[in-house]
Amino acid sequence: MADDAHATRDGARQLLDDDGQVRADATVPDLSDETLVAMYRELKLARHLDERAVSLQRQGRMGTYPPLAGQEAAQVGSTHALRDDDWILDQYREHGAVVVRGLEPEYLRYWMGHEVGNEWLTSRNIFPLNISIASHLPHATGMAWAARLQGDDRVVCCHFGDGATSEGDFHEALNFAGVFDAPALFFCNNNQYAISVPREEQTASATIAQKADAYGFEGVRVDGMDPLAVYQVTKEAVEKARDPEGGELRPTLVEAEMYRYGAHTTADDPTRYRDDEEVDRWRKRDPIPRMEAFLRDRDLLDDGRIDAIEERNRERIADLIEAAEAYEPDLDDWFEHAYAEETPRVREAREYLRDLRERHGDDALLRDE
Ligand SMILES: Cc1ncc(C[n+]2csc(CCOP(=O)(O)OP(=O)(O)O)c2C)c(N)n1
Ligand SMILES: [Mg+2]
Repeated sequence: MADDAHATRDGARQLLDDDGQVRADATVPDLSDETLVAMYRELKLARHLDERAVSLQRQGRMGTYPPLAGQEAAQVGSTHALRDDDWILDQYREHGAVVVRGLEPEYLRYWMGHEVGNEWLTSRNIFPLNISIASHLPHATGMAWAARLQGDDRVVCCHFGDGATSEGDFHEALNFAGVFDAPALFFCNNNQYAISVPREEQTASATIAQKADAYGFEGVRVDGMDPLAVYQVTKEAVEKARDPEGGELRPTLVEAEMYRYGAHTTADDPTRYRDDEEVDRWRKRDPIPRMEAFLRDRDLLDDGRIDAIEERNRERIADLIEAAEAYEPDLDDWFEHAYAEETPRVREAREYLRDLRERHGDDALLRDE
């Protein structure tokens, strides 16, 4: 363990204490003042995007959406430890990683039901989102292995939840990575629940990180609500996957401990399986005030700068929503993303729809009757 991140009372590495003060003897990672402020702005941008997305869904302007609030630090911290050309494989809740890579209206369009958003993600070196739990982990192992064999030094960072660790795909992906030195970075966003199933009922292991022991590589726990500790831990894992001392590339399992304040998705009611007291306990460790206290202490933030950041973030999200909603999908796009090459059956369906459109017009076809 490096000297510059410390174990918390529950054993996860932490750099900032719950009040945003750097813990005794901890060294702040070597990030410029500009980057530290950018991280704060991104935490706030991800939180604001999230609030707006939940509101849009409630107004019928967005489809089912998985809220992020409480989990921003893990994505912002880990994505800053990657290079822009490193691959990220997301589950579905990792909006903070997308914020760091550069948000565009396409991302909101995805959650509004348009597949173009998923296609756009690849331009940010992020894989299309993966709703089938854990099925992207073997892909991450395969990508990391292929990169190693081809002498490509790009790292593959794969995000997944605590629930995903109960899937067979998790075991297969990590076992293969350990045996074949496939240097993937397995990043578990342990938000304490898989929908309504609490972490204690998910696994009898004391921690998720310790599962890495069984696969023969390092597992590390980190306070996932401390953006700087997450950055530090991810950076060390990236080094092992790209440029390790001694030259042997190895995978790592990171378990980032965090909490989702909101519902699993906008279709869920969390009051059925947890109480407000528990949520309030975790809110005390919220990454935004912690990062804010840290930056104020270093004279990198004051009330004026915070107001300016909030104003800029509000305008940015308002513009993105306006652009996302202006999108007019072509019904022909329905057939675009299922196969790389159109099959005879898909061609037939496309032609059938074209014919209907010509005869009746889109308005009549789309009327909700
Ligand atoms: C293979 C598979 N089984 C079940 C589901 C239904 N499902 C959707 S989300 C979810 C829970 C996932 O929990 P976790 O991995 O902890 O991620 P979180 O939602 O907490 O971010 C489940 C079981 C699914 N999408 N895919
Ligand atoms: Mg979870």
